[in-house]
Amino acid sequence: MLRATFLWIAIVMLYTGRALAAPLPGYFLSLAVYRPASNHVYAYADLSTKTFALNGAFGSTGSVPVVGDFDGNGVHDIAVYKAGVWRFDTSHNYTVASTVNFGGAAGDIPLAGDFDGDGVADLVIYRGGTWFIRGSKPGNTVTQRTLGGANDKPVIADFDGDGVPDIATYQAGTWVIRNSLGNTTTVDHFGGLAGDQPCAADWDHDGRADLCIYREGIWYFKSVGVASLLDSYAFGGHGDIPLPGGAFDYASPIYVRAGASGTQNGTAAQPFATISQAVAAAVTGSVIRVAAGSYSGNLLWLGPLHPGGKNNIKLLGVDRRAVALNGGATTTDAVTLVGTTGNIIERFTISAPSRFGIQMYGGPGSFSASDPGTTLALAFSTISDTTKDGIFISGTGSFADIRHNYIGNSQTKSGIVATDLATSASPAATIAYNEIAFNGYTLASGADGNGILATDSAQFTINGNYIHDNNRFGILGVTNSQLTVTRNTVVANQLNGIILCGPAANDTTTAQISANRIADNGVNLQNGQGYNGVEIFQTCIGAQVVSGNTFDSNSLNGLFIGGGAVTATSNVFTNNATGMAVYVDDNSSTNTSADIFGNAFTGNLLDGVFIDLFPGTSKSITATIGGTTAGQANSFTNQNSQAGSRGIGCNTSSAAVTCPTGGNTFSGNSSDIQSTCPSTCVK
Ligand SMILES: [Ca+2]
Ligand SMILES: [Ca+2]
Ligand SMILES: [Ca+2]
Ligand SMILES: [Ca+2]
Repeated sequence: MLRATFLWIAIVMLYTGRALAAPLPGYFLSLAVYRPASNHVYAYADLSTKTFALNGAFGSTGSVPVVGDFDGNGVHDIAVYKAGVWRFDTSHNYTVASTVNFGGAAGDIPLAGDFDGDGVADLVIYRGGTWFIRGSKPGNTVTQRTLGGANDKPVIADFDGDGVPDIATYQAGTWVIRNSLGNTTTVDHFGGLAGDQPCAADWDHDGRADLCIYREGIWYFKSVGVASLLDSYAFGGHGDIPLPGGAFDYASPIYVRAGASGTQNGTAAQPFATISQAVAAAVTGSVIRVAAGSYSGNLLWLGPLHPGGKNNIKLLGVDRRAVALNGGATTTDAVTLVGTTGNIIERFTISAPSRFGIQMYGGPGSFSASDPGTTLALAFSTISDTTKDGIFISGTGSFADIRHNYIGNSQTKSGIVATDLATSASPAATIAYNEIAFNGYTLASGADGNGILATDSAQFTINGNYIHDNNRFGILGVTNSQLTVTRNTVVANQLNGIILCGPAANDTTTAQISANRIADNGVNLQNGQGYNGVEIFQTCIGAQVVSGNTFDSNSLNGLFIGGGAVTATSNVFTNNATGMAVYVDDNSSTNTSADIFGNAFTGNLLDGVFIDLFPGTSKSITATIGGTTAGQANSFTNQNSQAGSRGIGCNTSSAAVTCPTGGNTFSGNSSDIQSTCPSTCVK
């Protein structure tokens, strides 16, 4: 048994944590323990340097510690509860700043969480399965919920990652989580030894709290629904009470609170009233903590080449539900960053009724070529109701890391755009785990408004997003851009789900499109035929890889290939008008070639694969469909929903189509291979 009775021994000798992926920039996750024997609280400010933000005695015999941001300034505080009285140390000086009476029945268990979304922790009493939640908004309305029983231990954390706390119970290794998202219940198993103390924290920084067990000085972590242990970490000792998941800054943040008056110097006691004041006062590396409220945007954030410019600013709101940053009615963005690097924005709701939500530029190809590229990490925020793009990125060296946000409802433009004045520039972004939706919603269907637009050699990695209901395309990559598109859900966009290459000939845009669900795109039927799940437009001359995706119920083709070289492997095509179309005409920049291996075509309304060589064109189609090597065979099943539907169709025998003998499987089709296909395409 690992046991640490002396804190520093525990830290130095028993550290068993393994390296995780780098945390999100600006993600201040910390741990604390409360030692009842001495009423001492130890709270790390920083888990890597192991500096202490809190290290002192607070409370008295019988006190129960609770962590939360009780004054809503963005930094977590400790409270102690005893016999119905809560005592708060919001100044972090181990003295009682205020008290509240709440609870007091024998066996009551105190907790905290911001249920009402005002950026201030609400007080919670768990009493034998009834949760009494005392809201922090004026009036302190108490609401009740039920989950668990007398022998359960209660836990509060945001397990489903929607930004709203969830309640959970633990007993003997069984966890019951009531998710705020859909009010669903999740049961998991972790821990269970006598003396195990349940806790929760987002240890892997994916936006969802992970289960935690504190056992004799070791913290064990496991993600909900994942069998394996995520990590372990040594901190604390026998008899200590774990206090997970706070942000206990030690390095004097600059504080901002809407409505602050009188002397304003950015301290906790005398915060600035505006974010602009804080940005002006910041130096490279500053952390700005923004309390609940509405703030006017028009933030201009300049890099070191400009007087007073700076890098590495962390602008952290207390909660996206509580902090609004509005670009205002003038012709300005909510936030403009120019030639500044290493910046972070988290937990805001950003709107811009006259321009961009966030505009980043700097570097060759941008409006300010003499500046360096601008870099920004944006997380846990909402960008909506902009007139122009939600996020606009421009210039060589500019890079945005965009995770766990909602980016939608641009009135007339797109969610995330990288573009340049010069096509040789290469702004870049990693776009992961966002919802990107309803962009262009005020326009006629198809007029404008993409989820994501990459142009001018932009380099985008697009992973795990939910991209839906955009007014034009879900993802548009043009003008020599490079895209990696994996594990996204791309559904119900008005035109194509994903389209590559633009109107100009010889577009070298390339994409690797893998493991996505691409469904119900082409909502707009006004052209009489619909649109595609993925369209590789005729100007493409690069090599594309489309693998492991599901194409379901797109209104025209699941995959349309209009030019260039495409490898399509291990995809599933169901219920599209046509599974895959391979096309060429004289508007195509190159001949079309396709390697089509290991796909399943089931129940598409017309053909599984349709080879469509435009009559009289000077261009050619070369396609290989299936093969006898393991993994090469495609299956064509139940392509029979209407007359004329086939497994493989061809409009001419002039295309160079090879379907090797025994290289595909066919079942239940109206016709397996159309008679007009060339003699090189056989069963
Ligand atoms: Ca606080
Ligand atoms: Ca609250
Ligand atoms: Ca939640
Ligand atoms: Ca997590």
